Formats: sequence, C-alpha cells, structure tokens
Amino acid sequence: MVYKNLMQKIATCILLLILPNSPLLAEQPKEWQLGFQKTASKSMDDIVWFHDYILLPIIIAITAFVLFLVIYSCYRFRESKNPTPSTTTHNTVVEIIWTIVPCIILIVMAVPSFKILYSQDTIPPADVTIKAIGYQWYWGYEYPDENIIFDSYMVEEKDLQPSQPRLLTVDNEVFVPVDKVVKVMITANDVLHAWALPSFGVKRDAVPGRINETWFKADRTGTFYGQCSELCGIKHAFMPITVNVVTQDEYEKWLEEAKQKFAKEEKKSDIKLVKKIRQENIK
Ligand SMILES: [Cu+2]
Repeated sequence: MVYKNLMQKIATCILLLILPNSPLLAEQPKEWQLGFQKTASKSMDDIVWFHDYILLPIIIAITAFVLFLVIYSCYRFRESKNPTPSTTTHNTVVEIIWTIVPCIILIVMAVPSFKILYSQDTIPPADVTIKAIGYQWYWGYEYPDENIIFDSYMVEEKDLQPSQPRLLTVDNEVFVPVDKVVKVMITANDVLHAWALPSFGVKRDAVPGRINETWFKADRTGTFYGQCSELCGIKHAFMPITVNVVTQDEYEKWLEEAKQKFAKEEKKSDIKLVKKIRQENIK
C-alpha cells in the first residue's frame, strides 16, 4: 500500500513536470507540486512569465557560474600545484566587473518587475466590490453594493463531502462573475491576516484599522482556493479562502439568494440607534 502510494506520487510528480498546465494542477495545491498553480488571471500570467523567463534563467546562470568558479579554483589553485600561495589582494578590472554586472542584472530584473507591480496596483473601474475581513480565525465577507454580509468558516475534516479538499473548504463561499473586474477591500478585526489567492496572483495584508485594496479579473470559471498568508495565531492554518468564479447569470442567481440569506441587518439597527441617541439628546 505504501509502495503503491509512493509510486502514484512519483508518477504525479513526473506528469506535473512534463505537463505543467495540465488539469492535474487544479486551483489548489497538489501533493509533490512544483511551481505555481495554474493561472486564472492576467496578473498571475505576468507573474508566472516573470518567474519562468526572467528569474529562473538568471538564477540558473548565476548558480552554474558560481559552481564553476568554486570547482575551477579548487582545481587550479590546489596545494600540490601551488606550494607558495599568491598574495594578490586587489584587481581593479575584476572589481569593476563584479560591481557593474550585478547592477545590470538588477536593472534587467527591475524593469519588468515594476511594470507588473504597477499594473497590479492600478485598480480598473470595478464591476464587483467585495470586502474581506480577517478574524481569528475565519474570514468575513461583505458585498457593500448588494447589502450582503456573511462569515466563511472552514469545514471540519469529519464534515467534508467526498469532492471537497481538506483544510480548504469553507461553509459560505465567495461568488464572483467571470471576466469582470473584482475589487477586494481587505481589512482585519483583531490581528494581521493576509488574503491570498494564488491562481489570481493576489496577496494582500489584512491590517486592523486599515483598508488595503487589490483586484483581480478571473478569466475562467471554477472554484479557487487560497489561505490566510500571515501568521495570525494558533488556527492560522484553518481559515481558508474559497472563491467560486461563475458566469454572469449564475452570479445574479446567487446574488438573489444571498440577498435573502445574508441580508445585512445593520442598516435597520443603525437607524434605530440614531433615533435612540437623538431622543436621549432631546431629553
Ligand atoms: Cu489569519
């Protein structure tokens, strides 16, 4: 049995290496996963491109070059060939090269990196706005324009349905329409949390007393999983994020149901409170 599991893992790993964008890599982490989850937004496409075509080649080249230098100097300056070591301490040409080359590498990395960062930072006109509030230890969501508010707790392992992933499934999922700009306002109510969805390339700190904004535009439907990504306490690992990307029709249908189920009561109570305060002031 153990052997069979191991073989399955190895086979999956090899498949993932050969077919990095296969359906095997769904919207959640996989065992033996290497690399990123399958992308679902332009922003994440950019990040993956930057990683695969800028960072990885640079990292591989530098590592290979340093390894070559170490092996070469071990061989070339070995004791048997060099009984009297050289006492050279400076070489102007080498020093200029090893200052300028890293500068050039940093500039090569910085240009596309800033481009991607700024494109993520500029929020286009939003079609849907949601507010995510981190609590110890669950997420609360609001749709400010739709008068919807609900809490989203992780489903315990014993209550999971067969298709539901462990530690990632929640009772109340977020629904957003596909191909629409979704603005996410992120805050927290107690300690620092972070709202992160790898497939969308989204990760923002949830800071008590502050609102951080980010956005995504999902380019395909599906269920996408994320997790709180700021160490926030004992149950940090148990406050997952589930976002369902659906078609516009399905979204509107969900909105209708959600408006009944998750209607925000605060407005009525706010009015009562204001009246009460006014009456007290008159007295
Ligand atoms: Cu948290």
